[in-house]
Amino acid sequence: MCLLRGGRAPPPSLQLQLCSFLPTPTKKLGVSLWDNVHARRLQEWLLAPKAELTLANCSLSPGSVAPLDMPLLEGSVGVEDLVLLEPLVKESLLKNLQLRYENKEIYTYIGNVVISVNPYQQLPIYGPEYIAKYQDHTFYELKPHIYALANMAYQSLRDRDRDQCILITGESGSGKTEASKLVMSYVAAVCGKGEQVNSVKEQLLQSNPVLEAFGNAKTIRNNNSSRFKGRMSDVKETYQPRVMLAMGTELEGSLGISQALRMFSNYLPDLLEKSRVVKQLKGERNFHIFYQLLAGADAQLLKALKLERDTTGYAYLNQEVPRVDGMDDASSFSAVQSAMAVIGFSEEEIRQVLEVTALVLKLGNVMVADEFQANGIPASGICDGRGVQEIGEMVGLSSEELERALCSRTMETAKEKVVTALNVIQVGIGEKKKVMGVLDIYGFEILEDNSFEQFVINYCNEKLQQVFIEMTLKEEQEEYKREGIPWTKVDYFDNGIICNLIEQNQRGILAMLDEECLRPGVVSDSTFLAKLNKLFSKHSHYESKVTQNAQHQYDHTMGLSCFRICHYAGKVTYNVTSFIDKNNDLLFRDLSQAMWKAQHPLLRSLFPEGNPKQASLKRPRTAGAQFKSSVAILMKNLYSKNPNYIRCIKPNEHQQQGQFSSDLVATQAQYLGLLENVRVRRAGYAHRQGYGPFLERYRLLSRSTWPRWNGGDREGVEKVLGELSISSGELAFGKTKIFIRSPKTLFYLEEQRRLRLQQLATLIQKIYRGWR
Ligand code: AD9
Ligand code: MG
Repeated sequence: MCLLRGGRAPPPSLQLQLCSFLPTPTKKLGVSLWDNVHARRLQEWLLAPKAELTLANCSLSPGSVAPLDMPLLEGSVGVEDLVLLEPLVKESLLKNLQLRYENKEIYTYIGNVVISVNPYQQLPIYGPEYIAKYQDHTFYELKPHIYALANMAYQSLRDRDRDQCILITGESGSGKTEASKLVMSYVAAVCGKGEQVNSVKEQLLQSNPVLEAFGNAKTIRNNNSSRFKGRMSDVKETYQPRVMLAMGTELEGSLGISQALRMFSNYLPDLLEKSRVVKQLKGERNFHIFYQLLAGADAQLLKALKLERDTTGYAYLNQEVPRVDGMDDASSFSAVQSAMAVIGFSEEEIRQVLEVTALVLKLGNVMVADEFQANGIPASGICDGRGVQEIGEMVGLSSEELERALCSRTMETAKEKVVTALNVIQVGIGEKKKVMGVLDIYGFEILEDNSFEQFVINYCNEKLQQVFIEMTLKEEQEEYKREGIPWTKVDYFDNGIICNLIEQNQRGILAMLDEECLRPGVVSDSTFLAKLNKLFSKHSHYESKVTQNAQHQYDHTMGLSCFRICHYAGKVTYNVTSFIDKNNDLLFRDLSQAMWKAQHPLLRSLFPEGNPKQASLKRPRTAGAQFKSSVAILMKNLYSKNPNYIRCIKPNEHQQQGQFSSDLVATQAQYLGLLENVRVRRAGYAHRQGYGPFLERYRLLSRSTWPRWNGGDREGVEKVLGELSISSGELAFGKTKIFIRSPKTLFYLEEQRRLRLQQLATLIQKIYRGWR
């Protein structure tokens, strides 16, 4: 090379390139420099056509340059893809995640699944610059990132014309909602342009503050916890901006209030903690909106809503924690108001929403709250007649009507805890309706005391696991077929048997529960349990105190009122107490009828079942039955799309950055089925990649393909792999992709590439020194 030989300055292109991968041109190229970022820059540079030409002049013989004493280029922060993990055991998986987390590498792949460990700090890896970078690269080319997954999903939506869904699971505080926001902002940044499209995008993004104000609250586990446990947002590609209504009706233009409300309530019933409105645990708060309203409304608005600013005046607001660290309720309030306007709520509509919010607070004060909450027995009446009159005036109902309705509501509240609706925002940008759904859903849950809520959540996760296995295997099978490669059978645990145990018509646990709820005569949680014990005594995934026999270890910790299910993710003991009540979830008809009579248009629209013309004598469906059919709708929706997965992990219980609790992560890794996931992924061909990107990555391993290669991609790959003498059983050449059977082979390739990069690095170092 010129400067080595003649001592002249390197050509400008090389100077530029050298400078770009050194932190400063004057800094010595020492060991400290060889962190991942610089290694990566070097690697990018080496692959750039200009650099190749310059390097082509160098004499480069493998082995002639002593390797630098520097950390592994990629190995230093653990493997980026767990498919490469050796040995594949729980401990190495955890160690790998920890190593990466400590290096602020929060994302790791399992094939095309993204694992995300909550950093609890703002990392400089987001925003337009990163979006642009990931937009220009295929999935494995850059570091693991949610943007890479969003990009992959978006590309297949656009190019392969397949509807996509992105499933985001994990426990409370693991980062699901943040991940879903990253996906949405990515898609918003890269999809179509134009005024109308922009306004729809804006609506999509602005729906977040509104959803969070009304659906999120501070809990012990997360200061901004989504208290609806599943949320599906669909982004649609069309030319004309359209808003897709929940039940499939399409609307041009923006969301009006009635549509928005429907979108909040009609799509998929999920578990919203209605009970939080009336009571919060120690250290927790009610939904954000109540505090935001009191802190942020100006004096005039407060007066109009007949509210006082001080939170202590309201029985429904937990008095211990009026504020949350790092959260500004007052400024959030104005953000929510403007977001509502962007989504398309009129001024009048916004006012109505705030009125209903204020009504809830005022209602809390007129109920005999203490008595009711202390013993759970319905209050017989109203303690504050004047308050009732005031509320009556606000909603346009007589005091008598209201009082009657409130009393029945009190009775009902005692029974009703959960279950309302899942929120869906469906925004259309494009004529051909290609859909990308983003599902932020609660992960597998094992608490100390598991009840009906955990039972249905875990049932849903069991179904999601089924989708995951079936879709992954199906996708594998289809890909092999497409690529003309023979299919090899994969062994895996089929959890269909557990799904059946829970959901089977007439025979599953949910059916048994409904049967008990509907049966005349004395029914109780214990008659329900007795029934289960009798029916499932021989079932391999069901255990109880009564059914425990020789095949199960006798467990003293399980109470008489419990049954246990061996889920795919582990055993969970459920306490049947209040299963019947929670499943009944009745809303008394006189309440909805009274509300339907109210003059307040919004309030009225919230209780359509109160319309006497619509009133049916049929008993409303049970919570379990509703949940089961929503899960079925969700499954149908998912099966019709190409799934992409983000698995979120919470690294510690304290919402603190930099802390990694191995025990906590181990439990989550188990519930998320990560090891199983890697196994399924490895079962056939562990790795596959298009010939083009594969050649780009590994062509520096062969003298025939480096620094220049003029042949086709596939031939290039054959040359590289041929020279490395990899056994033919390890490889399959598909139509467009190369398949590699075992992770070891891929590992070997990566190691060879690393060594080669080291050699090249040493060479650059020499060039650099000579140049100086
Ligand atoms: V819950 O089930 O709704 O209670 P999520 O949704 O799983 O929960 P969330 O996304 O709300 O968790 O994340 C919790 C907090 O972690 C956020 O408020 C952020 O402060 C923090 N977080 C999560 N992901 C990131 C991230 N990628 N970067 C920085 C993050 N902070
Ligand atoms: Mg959330």
